[in-house]
Amino acid sequence: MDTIFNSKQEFIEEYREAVRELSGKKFEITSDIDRFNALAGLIASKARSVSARTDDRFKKEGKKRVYYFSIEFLIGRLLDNYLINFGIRDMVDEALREMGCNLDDLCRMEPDAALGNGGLGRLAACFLDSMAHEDIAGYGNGMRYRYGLFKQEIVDGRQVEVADEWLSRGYPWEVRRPDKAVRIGFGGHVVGHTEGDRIFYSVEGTEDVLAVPYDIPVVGFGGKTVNKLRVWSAEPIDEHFDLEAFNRGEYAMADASRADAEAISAILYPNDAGEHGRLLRLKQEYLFVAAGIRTALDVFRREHGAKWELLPDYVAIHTNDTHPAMCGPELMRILMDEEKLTWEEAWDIVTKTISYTNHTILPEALEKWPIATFSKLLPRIYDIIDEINRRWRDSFDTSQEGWQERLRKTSVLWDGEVRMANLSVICSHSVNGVAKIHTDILKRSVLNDFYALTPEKFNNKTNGITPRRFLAEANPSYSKLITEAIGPKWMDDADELKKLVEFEKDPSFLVRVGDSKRQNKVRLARYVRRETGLVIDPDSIFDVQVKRFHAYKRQLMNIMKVMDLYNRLLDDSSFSIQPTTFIFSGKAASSYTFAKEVIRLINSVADVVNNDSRVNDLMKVCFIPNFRVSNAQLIYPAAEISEQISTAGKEASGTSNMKLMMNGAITLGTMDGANIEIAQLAGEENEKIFGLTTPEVEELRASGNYFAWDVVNADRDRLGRVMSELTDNTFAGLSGNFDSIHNEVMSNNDYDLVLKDFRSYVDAWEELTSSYADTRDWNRRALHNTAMSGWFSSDRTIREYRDEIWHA
Ligand code: 26V
Repeated sequence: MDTIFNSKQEFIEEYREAVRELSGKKFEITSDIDRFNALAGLIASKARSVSARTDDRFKKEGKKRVYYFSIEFLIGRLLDNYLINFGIRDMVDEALREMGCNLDDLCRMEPDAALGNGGLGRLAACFLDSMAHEDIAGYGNGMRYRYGLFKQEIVDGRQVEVADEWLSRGYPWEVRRPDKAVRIGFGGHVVGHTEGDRIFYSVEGTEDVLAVPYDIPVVGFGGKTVNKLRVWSAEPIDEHFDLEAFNRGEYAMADASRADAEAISAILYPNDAGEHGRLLRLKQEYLFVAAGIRTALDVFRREHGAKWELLPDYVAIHTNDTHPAMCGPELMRILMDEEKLTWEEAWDIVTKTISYTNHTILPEALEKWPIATFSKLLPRIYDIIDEINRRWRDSFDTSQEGWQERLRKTSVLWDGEVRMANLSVICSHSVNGVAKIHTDILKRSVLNDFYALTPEKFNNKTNGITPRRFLAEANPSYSKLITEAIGPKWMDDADELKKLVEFEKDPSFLVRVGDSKRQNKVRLARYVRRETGLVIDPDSIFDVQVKRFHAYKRQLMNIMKVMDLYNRLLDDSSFSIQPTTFIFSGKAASSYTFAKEVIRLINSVADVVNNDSRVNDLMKVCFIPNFRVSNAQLIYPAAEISEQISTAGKEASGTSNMKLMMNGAITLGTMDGANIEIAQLAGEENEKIFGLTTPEVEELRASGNYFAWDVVNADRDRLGRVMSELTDNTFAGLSGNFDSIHNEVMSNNDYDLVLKDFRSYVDAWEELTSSYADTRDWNRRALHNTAMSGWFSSDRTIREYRDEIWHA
């Protein structure tokens, strides 16, 4: 382990100096925010010098560089994580104590960088951590949004969105690099220039903005490798400050051009809000693609000269979902229009350099742009796409039966739209899904026609999570226990966790596993009380569903289970349950009415249940507001049941399932996404699986024989009653009834099969929780889940990307 301070004394001296420099005050009278900013600033400057050394080393080694293009990086807080990765957390903790302050308090001063929506963005952040750990020359390329994902407040049970002003107190990790800014052109018209027997194209009359990069260091565990995340901010090219307008008192007008440019990087779009077709979003996509490609090519040219045919040997460009799909056309544009390569030469390079990950099969989530909008904003990129599409069409063997249908499905331009997934596939040498079942579905249905043409392109890379953040950092008590048992190597190599299997036979160790879980539950209960005022019992089961709100994730089915248990407790004196706290957390996209109503329902049920003394010894419902990376790190370690209950075939992978498994929660889930691999690894006897499988769902739909009303009528006493309670004032006290939920479910014939899976879900929950009384066996199963979770380390995932896709 390389170290950035030679001794505690050296750290203390440098830190005192850093605080004085930044605040101008003596350490003793500074505030926590001053102290945090100085500490993070000091660690950032150390990280930057290791980063420079890393870069020199990579240059010397002639390493292939991997650029991970993602419109989201949900990195959360960095301080604690970087202290762990540099191997100095305990030393700094001790030093700060000697200086009369507390590291945890300082860590809490850091804003959560919420530059992502959920799973996709957090995956990109875990991948950065793992690339640095695996000593890959891997660079994140993304957007620096002025406002991250909205903050969620709960008012009368309803979600209210508040702007996330995460930069308001400065951000010590970033360095602005105006010297690396890139000019980005929008609009204009394409002009051809004849040179000899070729025509070259340029775009004239564009409206330009400046993409300005900010670099954030990415510290790999062990402290040897520090990579970079580069995020782009949009600014005006020149000031154009209208002094006359200002003097007339028209202040906004005076600075209008600045506002127009800055709007491009102002906000992160919610990925599931139906925000499709928004011009600003398309500008974001092109801006970070064009600027990032420029960076990659500049570095390549500096190291290898303009030998573009070598680009695929030294550069990999990975596109995280379709938001960076313009990487292909943009690289074509530069290689042809600026570097004068022929189409064929450029295309060969492009398709050997670019790879693509698909993250969803939901048809409504596939990105499409109206051709009219697209071609006006990006005329040259559009022309190139048109030519890609023309050549694609020409490549079809029209003597083959069914070629028309295949062309219809694989075409990039169709029905007046640009289809970004098809563009991504055609420009890439590799296409992967994010869990085994997801990749199988891509091959079988969504991308089946591409698969038939080029099966060798397709491969699976099951997602992973970083054990440094989600076990070592989030769960110190459990980590300490694990390290005592098997040594500290698991942080480097999560496969080591398997050694915990030995301890499943050790009753005193299992007691300590339980003790650690209880500590984490107490910690979460304190947080909940502070944030919401609700008192929850750390001796009850913590049953946890935390993730974005979406119909297919079926938080509705979970709260209907709670309603059913409540009804039965009130009705039937012989019925009882294990005392349970039902914990929910997550955001709904601001325009997603159904998901927001489910949040209101959960809070309304909580309002009734939590104030009913007849059941309060047995149940509480807890909605934790404003789910984000930092409070997720308190929630996962406290969980005992991991609710992973999506309709089979809908959740591409899921990653909270892995985080919860690693922290010793038992999965209650459907055979969907990575749940399947979790159940295989941990053994079905250590999980609780229920519900229809993907083929059963497909069959049911295909049969045309499913009628939601029949299911309700066949179970009037329980399911029927729960459905009635959505509209009969039982839970209307806080802010009214839930007719829209009732209507949505019934009028779409139970599209997400909430009613169909309801009984098998509640039964599975009862079976699982009835085994809680056997504390020792529960703790054994919990430990077994942790022991088998090492395969879900993102280090494993990244090594697969490196060996099978990037060849880096
Ligand atoms: C987007 C949209 C847009 C339109 C409305 C419906 C909708 C629903 C979902 C999405 C999200 C698409 C991309 C995404 O975030 N996928 C998630 O990626 C995670 C990392 O691979 C994976 O674990 C999740 O299962 C997957 O949903």
